[in-house]
This record gives sequence, structure tokens and C-alpha cells, in this order.
Amino acid sequence: MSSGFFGDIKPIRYEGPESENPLAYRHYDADEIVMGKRMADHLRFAVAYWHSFTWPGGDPFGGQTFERPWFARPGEVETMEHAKLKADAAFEMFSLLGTPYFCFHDADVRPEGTTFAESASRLDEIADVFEAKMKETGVKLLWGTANLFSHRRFMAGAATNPDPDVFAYAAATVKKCIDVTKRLKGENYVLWGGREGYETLLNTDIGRETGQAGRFLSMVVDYKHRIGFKGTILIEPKPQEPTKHQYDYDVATVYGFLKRFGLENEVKVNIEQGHAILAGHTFEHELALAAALGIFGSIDMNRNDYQSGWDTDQFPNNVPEMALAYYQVLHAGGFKTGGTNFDAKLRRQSLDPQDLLIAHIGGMDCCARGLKAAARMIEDKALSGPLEKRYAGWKSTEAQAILSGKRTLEEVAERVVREKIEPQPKSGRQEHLENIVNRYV
Ligand code: XLS
Ligand code: NI
Ligand code: NI
Repeated sequence: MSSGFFGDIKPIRYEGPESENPLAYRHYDADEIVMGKRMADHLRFAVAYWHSFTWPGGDPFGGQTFERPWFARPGEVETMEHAKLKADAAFEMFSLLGTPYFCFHDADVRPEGTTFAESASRLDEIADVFEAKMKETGVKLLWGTANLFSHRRFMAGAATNPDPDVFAYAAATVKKCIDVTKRLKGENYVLWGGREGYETLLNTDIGRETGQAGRFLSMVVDYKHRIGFKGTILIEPKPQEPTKHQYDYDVATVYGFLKRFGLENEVKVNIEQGHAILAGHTFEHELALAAALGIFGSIDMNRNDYQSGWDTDQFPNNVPEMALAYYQVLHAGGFKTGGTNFDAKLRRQSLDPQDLLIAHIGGMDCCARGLKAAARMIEDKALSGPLEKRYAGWKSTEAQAILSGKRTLEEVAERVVREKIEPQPKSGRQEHLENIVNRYV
């Protein structure tokens, strides 16, 4: 199934670390066994349809730089023919890379219709195309989602819009996208709060808007159960951009939101590296917290530029950082329905079809190196050993009694006096642990 877009490039193969072939994997070997599992089954890579095939290369100062056969020419209207050409190129790339999954928004894959019904039937039409291509290539859907932020109707938010008609339109859109995700056997459904936030409190009622968001999510969860969609519903936290203040700020905020609406056992999080940084955290902080709270789901593996403070969605290339991220993923027991989605785009000067392949190859190789380093740290108990020691005191009978609620504050206080407890500080050994990590990366 060649779209012709990638020319006569052969499927990308693993050639080992010494290979100088830019179109080969040097670390990602899908079948290599890591901690008892194929690397492909650990990482569960997905390509993001929007960045690779829909985004034209614009920035705030200039428009399209990419020329793709499936883009409408200036003055031309985007048609279903364009959408199908795009799908051909997309599935050709998935097959060349051997990425097992992809992810998409409704707006990435079909041109907007003039009515809701027309947009919906176009989505069905492209779902037919996807279904056939998925069958042919074996590529699966990691998650589907709705674009509730690009069209001007959503400029003041979707579920959190002051206009109930926009809430309704967003609800209809999400219903449609869940239907299509279910039909394509998607393993998750993502809700990223595109413009669910605000620019100024002068025109915003926070209590009301977050209440609307809670109602919306409750309806989505009810619907999922009603139709028997088995995938996981995921919220993707982000602190800002496009709105100045996004409601789903970070993992902790999302957890509080889920608790408020009694949804903490229904919804998990899709954590994006770049969003974690925007929130003033590290990626591993967000991963560890989500795991600790029981809401870890999936990851978007794309980094930001540390200087600019924008969501620059660059392909990942910092192996030591990724090792710490996959350490948290493995520590949490690995992905269940989740995976590693490259929510990443090329830089706008990277015009060539090959650039798309090379970007993904590099990202996948870095993830593979990070995963392997993380797995070795886990197997050697390099960090978990010292961690266990650090908390060993809590194994004592008295400490356990405190934790299980069998001691009052007075009883604890009394024991401190009776046993003359004077705590002796111990080294946190941070540099020692950092040196250990650096032995693995
Ligand atoms: C934007 C988000 C978006 C989601 C999907 O910053 O990362 O791409 O992943 O809507
Ligand atoms: Ni993002
Ligand atoms: Ni994302």
C-alpha cells in the first residue's frame, strides 16, 4: 500500500547501535525481551496524526511551510479526497516505522462539514477507510479524541462555555468521537481540556465553569458504560496554553477534580512531558504522583524547549530524562491500556518526507534506551533498595499502629516522652543516588 509520498524507502529495521544508517533503529528492537516482555509491548508507540499529517508548519509569525499532496491548494476547499490521500500517507508511515498504534482528533482526519451532521458523516466515512487500513496493516488505535478548541465556536471553551449550546455541541461531538473510537477498537479515549480555562476572571465564573466540566465528564463516563466501551477515559492535564489558565492544571489538580465529582475510579490521566514542565514539575513527578494516586494511564512523549515556555511539542531526545520517566512507568507496573504517544511535530524547516521518519526513529530509539536503562535499575533494585531502607523504620510495630489509626496524638506524644525519643537525622544521599542513576544512563 504505497502512497508514493515516502518514495521507495523500505520498512525501518533494527540494525544495532553501530549502524550509521539514518533510516534504521539502533536501540529499538521491537522483539527484544526486556523484563520478560517484548520492547514493543512495553513502549506501545503511537504516532499523532495531527502533528505529522495535518499541521502545515505555521508559527505565530508565518504560515504553511510544508507542502503535502493531501493539503488543499490556496483557494481550494479541503475535500474528502484530500482526507483519503492523507490517510494513505499516514498508514504508509505507520507501516514503514512499525509503530503499532496511532491517535487522532476528528478534525485531523476529515474536513469540517457545513453542519454537525455532515461533519459526523464524514467522520464515519473516514472511519471506513481507517478500518480497512487497520485490518490490512495491523496498526491499532491507542486513543481517539475530539478537537474542541480549533473552531471559533469553541473560543470560550467547550464544556465550560458560558453558552449551553456550545456545551451541547461539544457533548454531541464527544459522543460521536467515542462511537468512532469504540468502532475502531480504540484502547483509550482522551479528553484534553483544549480551551477549558479562562483568560480573565472579569468575565469568568470559575465555580460554575468547573461544575459544567464535572457534569460533562460524568455524562461521558455514563455513556461509556451504557455503550460498553471498554477503553480507558483519560484526562490530559496542562496548566496553560491556549488559555492563560487551564482548569486541568496538573495531575494533582485533576485528581482533586475527579474526587469532587466522584470519578477517581473511572478516569485516569494521559501525562505529557511538556505539560509537566509547563506546570513547573518534572515529568517523573507527574508520573509518580499519578501512580501513587491510582490514576496513571498513558503518556505523551514530547518535550518543550526549556527556554521558551511554550508547548513546542518537540520529539524527545534526552535519554537520561526518559530513563527516569520510564523508571516511573515500570515502577507503576507498566502500561495497561496506555502507551507512548509522540504528540510531537517537526520543526517547520524540516520539509522532507524523510524528516518525518527520522524524527520518529530518533524518538523511538531514545525511548528504547530510556526503557532499557530503567529496566536495569529496576532489576538491580538500584533505587528501590535504598528507598526501602530509607523507610524501613515504618515497619516497626509502633509505626504500623500509627499508620493504621490505632494511636491518638496524645498516645504518640506520651511515648515520645516515655521513651525519650530524640530523632537522629540521616543523610538523604542524593548525590550518591544521582551517581547511581548516571551509571545506568
Ligand atoms: C495539546 C495537547 C493535545 C492533546 C490531544 O497541548 O497535547 O495535542 O494531546 O488533544
Ligand atoms: Ni501538548
Ligand atoms: Ni498531548
